[in-house]
Amino acid sequence: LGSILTRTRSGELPLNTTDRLATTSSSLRDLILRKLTYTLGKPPSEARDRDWFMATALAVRDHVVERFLVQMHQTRGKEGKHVYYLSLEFLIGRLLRENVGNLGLAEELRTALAELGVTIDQARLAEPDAALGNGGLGRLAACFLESMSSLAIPAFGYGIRYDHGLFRQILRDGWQQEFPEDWLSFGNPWEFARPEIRHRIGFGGEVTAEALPDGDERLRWNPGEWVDAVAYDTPVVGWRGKHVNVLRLWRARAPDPLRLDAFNRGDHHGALAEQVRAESISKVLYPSDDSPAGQELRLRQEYFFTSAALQDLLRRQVRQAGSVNTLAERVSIQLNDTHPAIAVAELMRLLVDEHAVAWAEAWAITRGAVSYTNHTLLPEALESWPVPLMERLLPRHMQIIYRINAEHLDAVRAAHPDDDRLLASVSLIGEEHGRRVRMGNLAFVGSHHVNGVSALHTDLMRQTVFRDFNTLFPGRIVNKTNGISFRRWLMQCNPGLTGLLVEALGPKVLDAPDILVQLRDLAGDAAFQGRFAAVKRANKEALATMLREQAGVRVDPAALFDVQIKRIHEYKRQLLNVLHTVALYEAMRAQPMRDWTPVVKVFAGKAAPGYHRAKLIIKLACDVARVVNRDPSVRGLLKVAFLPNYNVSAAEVIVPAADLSEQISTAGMEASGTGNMKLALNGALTIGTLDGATVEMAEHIGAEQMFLFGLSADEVTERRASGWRGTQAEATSDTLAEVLAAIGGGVFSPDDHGRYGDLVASLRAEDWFMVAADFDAYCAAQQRAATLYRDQPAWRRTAVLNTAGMGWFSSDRSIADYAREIWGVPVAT
Ligand code: B1N
Repeated sequence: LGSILTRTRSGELPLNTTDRLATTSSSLRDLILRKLTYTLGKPPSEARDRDWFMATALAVRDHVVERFLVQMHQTRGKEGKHVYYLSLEFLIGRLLRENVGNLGLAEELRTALAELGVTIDQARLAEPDAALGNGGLGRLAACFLESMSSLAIPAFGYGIRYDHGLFRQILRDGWQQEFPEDWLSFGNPWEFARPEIRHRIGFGGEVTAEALPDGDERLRWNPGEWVDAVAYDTPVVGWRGKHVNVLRLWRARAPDPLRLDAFNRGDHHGALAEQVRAESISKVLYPSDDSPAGQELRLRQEYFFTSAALQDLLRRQVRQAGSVNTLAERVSIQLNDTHPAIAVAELMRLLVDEHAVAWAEAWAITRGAVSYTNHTLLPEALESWPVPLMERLLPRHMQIIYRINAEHLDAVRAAHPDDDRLLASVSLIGEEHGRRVRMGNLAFVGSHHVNGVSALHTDLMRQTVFRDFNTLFPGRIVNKTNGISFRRWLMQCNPGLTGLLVEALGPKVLDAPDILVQLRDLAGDAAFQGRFAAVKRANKEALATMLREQAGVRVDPAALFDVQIKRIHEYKRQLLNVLHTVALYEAMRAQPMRDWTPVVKVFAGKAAPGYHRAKLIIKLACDVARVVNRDPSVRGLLKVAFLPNYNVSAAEVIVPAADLSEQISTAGMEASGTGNMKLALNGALTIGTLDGATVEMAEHIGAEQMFLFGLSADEVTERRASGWRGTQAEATSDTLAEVLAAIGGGVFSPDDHGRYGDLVASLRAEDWFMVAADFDAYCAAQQRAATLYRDQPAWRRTAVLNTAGMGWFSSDRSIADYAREIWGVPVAT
């Protein structure tokens, strides 16, 4: 890099980067040692793994900062449009391996640490897993940030710096228990606290009107309560160190550290009450996935980070462009679901009330800048807030929403006179369960584009939740199929496969994943198959160790590893998988000496703490595991493991080791899925329904290379409308009847025979998730998988073809599509 110039107040100063941070292993070693000694204050003889991690991370962070300085120098004044990705969740997991990999420092670091007597894994595994998200939505935000850096798109991620991320799951006697997670307890070496970057966030109070000389009036919000948002910046470096963006997370602080008057009166609790109330906003992530939390604190979180983000970007806009007028040309604000949808009203408030922009112009700016991603069609997941709560907490925003709604409904009425049904359907205010603000509708009218996350999901959006909006605003709904970061979900988590791909296809595959299709020519090659299988085998041995240590289950790495890893939810149908497990178990007991394909069923995932049915399904999986694993007549040919505390780090071990990927949601209910992509990319075969992005995977991989089964989304709709009952399936399937009788009768719950009575009854009745309806088709697909596994060359060929078909599912492709078709940001290709 040589010497670059750095601007200071007194002129340009040369900054010699080659002298400062040469990337040899010895310079890296010295840097780590300096961090350990002078920043952590520990001699090497006293250092624990955690200290080595901290020292290493700080050294690596210096390299990231160096890249950042070079980039600032090179792009100063020439930066194009900025993207702002607003998300209540960023499920980033561990960062050491990602940053080291993207900087190209892996080999140097290995040598440097070896000279210090430490392995990379010792340091790496000491990093806490940053779980600032629930599942797919939060992980998508993390992959997207990494891709925006890799594509050199100038961007900020904006979210909340939760003190406590997603709860730690412990299984006690098979029941989920939740414990607080504490990722910050030993400090966070990746972040920079920016106490000088602070925005005031108001809540409550009232709105006053002030008459203007021209007869108009100006409305002013006088909040009754203030909270400060303080910035914490985590640099995100892209692939090959090309570009660095910033993830800016906000922490809530009280404007005053304590009430000294109360303290001096002896009221020590009262003196801190306001602080506790203010700081509770960034205390903990809501553990709700696909269901709204509905509490006031959640609305406070949503408004808190949205307002901080908008104030921050407006300040940057004014500093750089001199006014807010050109905002829509200079920024693109992406709303990750409706959680930041209050942005539409807040941006209007900031423009009209604080920057004195006329209403119509402010509306044009807002609609020009904002776009919204929808992630779910589940009716219970569509956010809405009671009008009285909004009026109390955000009175000015409520007025703004009423005015937006009035103008919106006037326009609808003008185009469609006398259509009360249409007006009620597209109104921003719903009347179904008391008067509520519909956040999806607010996001829709305030956005220039609204996108779904898979082709099927986007079609269903147009036909269902946003049907009327789609008629009123044709073309506003677009599709952007999700993707995954190939750096994290292939190169870093599966170095064995990555090495093999580079040997077979050349290093270009690391930068252009579409050339994975060339693997098709090698799929039938016995030598290549053998090497592909050897990589898988080594990964399965690593997973076997984890299952032994963390789930207490011993498994044979030669068995078919059948994995279902995701949040526990009825629509994801872990229950269907458990029913098949029981069917297989009963078949094995009936014919113990048949040559069964050995199978390991791996489950992992968390249930929302208040979701009792989901917790019962975990308990059932554990009950079945206990009975099956210790039954000698099974001869170890079927093992069931529920791995506790699923998180990003666990996924990084499971994904490379899977043979069979369970993507078995009730068709029409999984918006996209991204675990489906991670598993197939790593050579797992998919057993799945035609749902979410699995449909597009079948198009890219070839449906023949997958085990697809079950009702289609349209068929599910028809069944439900026709008054389907699970007993109809039970009447025609002896296997289903036996399985339901065994579970319902207490075979797996001898301590409580009635435990699964209601669960089984719901399958026999409405069977809303079509578990009974799809059971036979699912078992048949499972049988096809078990049969193919016995023909190892055929299985391996199919596994290679799966990896070969997955190049399109890189999050770089998703982000390039957002950039070109939604954000209007150029991308170099
Ligand atoms: O978003 C993922 C998709 O791949 C999944 O199919 C989808 O289920 C997931 C409320 C959600 N949808 N909605 C949520 C998360 C937290 C919350 O509080 C809803 N998560 C999804 C990425 O597109």
